[in-house]
Amino acid sequence: MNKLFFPFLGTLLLCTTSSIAQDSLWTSSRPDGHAPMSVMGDHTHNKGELMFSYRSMLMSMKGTISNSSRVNNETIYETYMVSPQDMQMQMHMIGAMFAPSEKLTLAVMANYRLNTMDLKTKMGVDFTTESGGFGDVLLTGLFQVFNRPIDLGSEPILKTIL
Ligand SMILES: [Cu+2]
Repeated sequence: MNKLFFPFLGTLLLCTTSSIAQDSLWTSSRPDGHAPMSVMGDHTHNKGELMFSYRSMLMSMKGTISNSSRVNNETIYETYMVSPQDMQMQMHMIGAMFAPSEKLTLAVMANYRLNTMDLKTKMGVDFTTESGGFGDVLLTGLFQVFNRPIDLGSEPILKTIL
């Protein structure tokens, strides 16, 4: 059985350096040089740069689907004594990146998760289960193989494409 879900992802980034997209040379340190926040390991840093990040994710699920069809509690009670009603998943993730050299960027990420599920028994009793705790701590390193600024010319890139 699958659940319908509606993810929400909120993010906050703090960097020791920043740049404004004002010249025609594209580099990965420009604001558009980063992938969406949910993509991990999309960039490296220059030597000595330090970056902290905080990500918050909330997922809310309601309803039960079996074989691509929505099923109600009575159908679930034909097989099970308890039927899930809804579920919320929260995740808070903190991260840090540091570049000890021009070629190497180190990153560490840790997260805390909290899951709650409302259920109803075949006898009509409602109850809630909950679990939470710290997830795995992830240590990664990114090694830069190739990095060359791209000259976008004097025309904005969207005009060039269109
Ligand atoms: Cu970074």
